[in-house]
Amino acid sequence: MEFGGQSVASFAPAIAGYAIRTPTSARVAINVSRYLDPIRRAPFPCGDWPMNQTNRTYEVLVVDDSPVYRKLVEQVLASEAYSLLFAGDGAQAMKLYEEHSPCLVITDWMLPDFSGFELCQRIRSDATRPYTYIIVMTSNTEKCNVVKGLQAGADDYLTKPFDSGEMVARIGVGRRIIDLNRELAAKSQRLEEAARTDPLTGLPNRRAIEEWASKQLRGATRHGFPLWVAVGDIDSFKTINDSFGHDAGDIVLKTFADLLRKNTRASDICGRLGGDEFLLVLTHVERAHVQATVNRFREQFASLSFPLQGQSVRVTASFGVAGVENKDVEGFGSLLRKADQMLYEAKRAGRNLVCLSLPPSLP
Ligand code: GH3
Ligand code: MG
Repeated sequence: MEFGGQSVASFAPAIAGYAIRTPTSARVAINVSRYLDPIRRAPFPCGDWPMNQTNRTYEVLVVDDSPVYRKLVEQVLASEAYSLLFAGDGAQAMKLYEEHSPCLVITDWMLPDFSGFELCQRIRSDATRPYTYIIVMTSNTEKCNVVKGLQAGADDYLTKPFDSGEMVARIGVGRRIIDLNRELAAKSQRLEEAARTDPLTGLPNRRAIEEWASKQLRGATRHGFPLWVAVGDIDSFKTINDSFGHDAGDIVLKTFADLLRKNTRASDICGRLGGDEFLLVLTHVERAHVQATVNRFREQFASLSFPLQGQSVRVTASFGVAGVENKDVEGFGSLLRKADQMLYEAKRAGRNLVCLSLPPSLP
């Protein structure tokens, strides 16, 4: 007996329920001079703000109870472009699908536990995942099932025994659709990120911080962990613009942003509210340590020296802080207003200061 020109005996049985895959990650660093080259524009187009790259490998789930067919498909797709997963029945297929979200599923029509029809329906009912291109394999005698399969959400079909050239061609069609879907998803993600990112500093903008902080605040109220909102505003910033120009002002803003970003833990967030005003949301910092934590930002910024127009210029910032502890119920808007009042106090008291409004402590 032969499949695709090769004898069945030459195939070792492919193991069902097995996978092969690889992921990656990266990060950034700070220094004032990086902003001094006027040609360089926003150094953080999207900052550390998460942005997935389009992944060009194709994860393929092959579903067939026949080890011979699994092996056949494995040989047809023997290329680095494919990362293969194998399932021998519908339940195993769904488990692998949920774990790996493959972009392509090639499934037999008749499975030991459920039909290809049901598998298509189950995959299509999950709208939270990226698009999965589905190819159903049917035998000649099951051709009436093609219509059913397409109605259930399959994109294409192959008739068994299949020709390997035809399979490659049909998978090629699938890849074009998958690529288009990936490009669309990447574009909409970029748009979404741009709508939440401050273009000058690459930090989250007011909208993004408000959304994140409101969510964290609900968690703080529910679980009783401390959450602090610190508003930082550069002192006499107009003087920088007036004395050294707008570009110099931008350098100061980007440096301040970078300092915040570098010192913000993964569990916290910092962002630009607008103008020379920045926001820092700190969670899980005890009241005894919050003043010192924010003060460190103030000191670090004040210690920097900006080489502007042949001069070494020092700039400072003032901070206002307010927070919740012990399941206090408080909206983000109200916390921000309190922090703003404290910032005003810091400015009034002479600038280059941190002023803190502590929530009432428990008896
Ligand atoms: P204070 O110590 O009271 O904060 O005084 P200030 O001079 O810093 O006053 P204020 O905070 O009101 O100044 C904000 C200035 O920031 C006004 C505006 O021209 C400038 N600004 C706003 N956005 C930008 C920007 O993107 N780049 C630059 N270079 N300047 C900006
Ligand atoms: Mg200011």
